[in-house]
Amino acid sequence: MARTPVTDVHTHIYSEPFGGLLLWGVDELLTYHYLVAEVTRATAIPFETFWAMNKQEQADFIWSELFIKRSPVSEACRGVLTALEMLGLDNSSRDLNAFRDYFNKTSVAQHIDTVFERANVESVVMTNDPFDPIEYPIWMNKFERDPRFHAALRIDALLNDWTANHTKLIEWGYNVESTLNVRSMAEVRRFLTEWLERTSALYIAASLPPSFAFPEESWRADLISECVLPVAAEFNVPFAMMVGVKKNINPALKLAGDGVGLSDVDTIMRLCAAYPDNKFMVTMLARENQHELCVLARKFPNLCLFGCWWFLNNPSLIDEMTRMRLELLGLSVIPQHSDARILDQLLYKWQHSRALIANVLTDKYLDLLQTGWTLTEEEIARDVKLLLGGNFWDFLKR
Ligand code: HDL
Ligand code: ZN
Repeated sequence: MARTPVTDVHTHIYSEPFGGLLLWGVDELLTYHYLVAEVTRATAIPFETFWAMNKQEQADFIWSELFIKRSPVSEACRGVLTALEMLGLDNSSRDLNAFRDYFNKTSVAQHIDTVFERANVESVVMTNDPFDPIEYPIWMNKFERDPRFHAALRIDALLNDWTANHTKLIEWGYNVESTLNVRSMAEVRRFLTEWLERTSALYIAASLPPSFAFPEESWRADLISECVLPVAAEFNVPFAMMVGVKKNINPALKLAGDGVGLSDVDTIMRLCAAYPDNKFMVTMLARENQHELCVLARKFPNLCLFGCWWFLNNPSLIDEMTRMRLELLGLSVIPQHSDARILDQLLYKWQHSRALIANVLTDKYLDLLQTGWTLTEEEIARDVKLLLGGNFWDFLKR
């Protein structure tokens, strides 16, 4: 498991040409939005007081409150320490400034190499949003692609708020109107086509609310049926749906302010059944959706489940979900993605998940050996290769 390189199918990290969009270093690790939520509830610091601090002050505050004054037992806290330890730093020193010195002495290019090598990550898929004002101009100018950073075309802005965001398409030269008439649909298809070509995206992705429904009388449903799915089928790329996020339930927390809700798996069922020539990657945010989703995946080979997303990316739930998936789906699943927002998180998210997946797989192999079945190291390596990337690349080729 440790020796097999990973393809990380969903992250928020970026190659060097994306400049400041690529976050790295101990102050970014400590101010990860998961820890912002944890420190504001542990201390009841007024949100505006926290946001008035600069990055280093926020990191100092989080370090003091969640690591020194309380033991860092949460998965997000533990992850910071795993990452630092994997970089050869001495956590027993608790010397945050010494950790800062390490990062100050390295370059981003060197650090990308170091992290990918130590995390044994072969390549990652970025989250590329044309509607992001920082990212848009980078794609509009040629830049050298780093083969370790694949693209995914993220279209939340298009699907989840067409009325507000269609004006951007007009600005970019697409002849659309707020009412999605036939010409507007053709222009949205042109937008998707041009951006798939520009980014060489491996899939089209969107995060969707618990209320996501299909079919439905909505711009979103029309955009999916008339634009996204026809273009995805033409390019033979999956449509990745990340379902169950309640955006901004506490806006004062900014990125940390999203919640989770129970979603309707029948919506996924109707899409998989109605569009057999489309491929769907799906991850759902609610623990309570996981079993029904696993059973659905048994019925539709064009449905590929991936990852233990966000609030599910914790040891107890990764274990539960991975056992359920292997028991119901065998090895035909993408058990994990990192969702890393900070480069250094590749280190801990994969160290933690590899151990959990190995633990489940070992139990399954032991069950097999009980029957007199035999296993070779090559066969185990073959299985692990499927789980850590092979299934993804096979699904893309289908
Ligand atoms: O929508 C997404 O891709 C989510 O992963 C959000 O980015 C979320 O803020 C996150 O980072 N979860 O881990
Ligand atoms: Zn994400």
